[in-house]
Amino acid sequence: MKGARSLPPVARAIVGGDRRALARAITAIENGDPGAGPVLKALFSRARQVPIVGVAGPLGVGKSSLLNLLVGHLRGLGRTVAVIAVDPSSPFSGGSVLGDRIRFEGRADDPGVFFRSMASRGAAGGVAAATLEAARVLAAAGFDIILVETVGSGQVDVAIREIATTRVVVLVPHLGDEVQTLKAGLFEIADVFCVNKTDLPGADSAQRDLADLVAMFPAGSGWVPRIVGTSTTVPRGIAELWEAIQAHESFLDSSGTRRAGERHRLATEIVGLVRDRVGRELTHQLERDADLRRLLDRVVAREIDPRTAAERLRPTVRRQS
Ligand SMILES: Nc1nc2c(ncn2[C@@H]2O[C@H](COP(=O)(O)OP(=O)(O)OP(=O)(O)O)[C@@H](O)[C@H]2O)c(=O)[nH]1
Ligand SMILES: [Mg+2]
Repeated sequence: MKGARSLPPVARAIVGGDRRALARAITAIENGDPGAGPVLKALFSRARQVPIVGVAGPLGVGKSSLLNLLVGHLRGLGRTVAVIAVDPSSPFSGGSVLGDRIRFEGRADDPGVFFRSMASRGAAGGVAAATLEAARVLAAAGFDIILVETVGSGQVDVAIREIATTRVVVLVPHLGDEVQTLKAGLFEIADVFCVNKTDLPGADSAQRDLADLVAMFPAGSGWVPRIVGTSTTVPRGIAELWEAIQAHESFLDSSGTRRAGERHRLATEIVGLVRDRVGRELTHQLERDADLRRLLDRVVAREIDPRTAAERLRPTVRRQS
């Protein structure tokens, strides 16, 4: 591959298809290991802009089952797929991690599929940043499509908004329970609604209710969210789900919004990286730097307030070199 020789060895291994090097790099990203930095820098320009499909939704609606079938569908179309499952840090759902792994391990022999779960223990911004970096490494490793599963809790909604090119929100027929979730923010992020478990009663009315809701919200971007009914037990609707995702990806290109989205994501990423660095440096300095320590002493002594102290701290963003 062109220019591969100039890459650091780990990055070259990843681009060359070394799955163990890939898995190790993602672990380094997840752990905030500084060793990930050079690899990420080297791979940035190698990562093609592939669809990153975020699949969010309440616990147990069938996200993993859907992704599993979607992976099968995409493999049938000759596309390679990487799946990242962002594990909720909530102890209630800890059990599903193993379930996900077992289900996806059925494809362990297929080099065209890569499955990985990542912990979402950090702050929302941290989850988004690590997942985005992992997705980029996966794109550099040559995967055609990246699927990201998250549980629709407030924290990871943010992650999916920040990283995915197409956001799929999965719901189930008895929509009543879901309305709170919709209000909580999942509704606004959906490019595609997937009503799963349509083998259960109430599927038709759930899809109608959803269509009414969608009609009530004007689509600012010009994209009207698609609604797809699926069942993973029958199974049905998987091809339609992929078509809806593709339709949104095509819309991003035809409307010119893909570039704007990418620009926004990169800006968010850069700001996040600077915020992290400045925060770390400042925390460090508050303990080490004599002047800053005195400033902190004065706040502790109630001589000045935290806001005034913060205004006196002007961390400089290092100039571009
Ligand atoms: N009847 C029916 N059950 C389904 C369907 N899809 C998934 N299930 C079941 O729903 C349960 C949860 O499925 P998962 O795929 O693990 O759901 P999930 O959304 O990934 O779950 P979490 O990751 O724990 O939030 C399992 O018992 C599945 O067998 C479906 O289409 N119909
Ligand atoms: Mg799951």
